[in-house]
Amino acid sequence: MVKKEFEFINLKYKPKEDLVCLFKISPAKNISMKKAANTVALESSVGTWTKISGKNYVKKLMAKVFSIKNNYIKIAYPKELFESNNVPNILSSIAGNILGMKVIKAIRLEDVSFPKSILRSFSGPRYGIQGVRKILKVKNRPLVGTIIKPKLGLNTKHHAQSAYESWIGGCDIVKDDENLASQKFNVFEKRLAKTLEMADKAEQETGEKKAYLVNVTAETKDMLKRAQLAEKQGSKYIMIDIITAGWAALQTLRQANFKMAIHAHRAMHAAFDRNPNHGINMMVIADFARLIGVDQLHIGTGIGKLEGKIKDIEDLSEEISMKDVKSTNKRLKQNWEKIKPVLPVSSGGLHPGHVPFLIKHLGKDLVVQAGGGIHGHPQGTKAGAKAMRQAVDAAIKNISLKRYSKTHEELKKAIGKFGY
Ligand code: RUB
Ligand code: CA
Repeated sequence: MVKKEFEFINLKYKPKEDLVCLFKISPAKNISMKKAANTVALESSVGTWTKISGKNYVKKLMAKVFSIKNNYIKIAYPKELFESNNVPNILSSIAGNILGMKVIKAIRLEDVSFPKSILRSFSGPRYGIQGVRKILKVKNRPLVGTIIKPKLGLNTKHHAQSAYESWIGGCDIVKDDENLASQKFNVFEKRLAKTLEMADKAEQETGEKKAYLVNVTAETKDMLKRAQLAEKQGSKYIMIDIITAGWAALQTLRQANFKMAIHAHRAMHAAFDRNPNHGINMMVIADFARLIGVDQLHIGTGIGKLEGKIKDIEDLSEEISMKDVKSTNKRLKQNWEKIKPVLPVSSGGLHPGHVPFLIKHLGKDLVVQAGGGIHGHPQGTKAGAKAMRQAVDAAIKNISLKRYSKTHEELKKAIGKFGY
């Protein structure tokens, strides 16, 4: 018989239409793993710290710990616990109070797997990898992107000029930085108009498609107004800081059903995912971003200025771009059904010397994005963009950067400054 104190544990249970979570748990001193696991399942479903003389029908909604292996536990949550099409609601249960319980020294939500009914209540990306490739008419290579730098402070004229030089140098996409919104030195409306004007000019001059990813992150009504304006002015994309804006804001933006692709920046994710024992794995953030429907998402680099191991970034790339994700020790399976794949974006301290490494590990369905690594080129932005595009061309042709730089001046200068 199951001991009453562990009534949320059922190791024989096989999940069906449940939402499944994988947690890594370090119990507090003198607390058993079973006790810790049971507490997590009860607090995140129908229980609380003391026994309540409950109604019997509520028992059907109990979460069940169905696997305990070392420090990893899996919990199945009946789908009825959640409102459909409501990400904040789901996260308030599976990543809410349980992160702060005293019986647990540390707990990390490592992965989540959605049942069909929840999956089907979201639309996922409007475009996804293939759709984005169509918009930009780029078939067979990673997209080349840049972030205008300096990230804050540039006036509108210089911002638009820098974007123009990036595009004619060879960038496909130019994005605002995460902390640029509508500050006095570079007001949104003006920046949007001027930068899109430059995108048109660059398209005419190069014969290539050029996209501007304007950051619409703001209070939700302002955010929608800005997105509407971007659509009206013919922008192909908008970008949003998904964590600081929040999940509800992202749902609002996606469900407004704009025709523009959505680029997702993840600033502040490290508050959740940097500690390997506590918080929320980036995998979970990526799952919800895909579910709601961003078209491209930052996943890290494994080599640039920001923390993150390449193995984890490879896993993330698979999680957002595969249809059928297989389970491993540290990952849950997921069939994404009709939810399209998201294009991974590698960004943060990158320069041309990193490109072969990125393509080797993350493949060609990728945005290779550099700010300092382009605008910091010894000959300026246009040459920096050229060098980045040359590095991508070299890697795709399987030619070493060393060899390619012998006949490509801009790449040579970039490598001279930044190295490999
Ligand atoms: C990039 C930068 C961005 C990163 C975020 O600038 O600062 O905010 O893209 O990183 P630079 P991540 O190229 O000059 O480093 O992609 O890891 O979220
Ligand atoms: Ca998952």
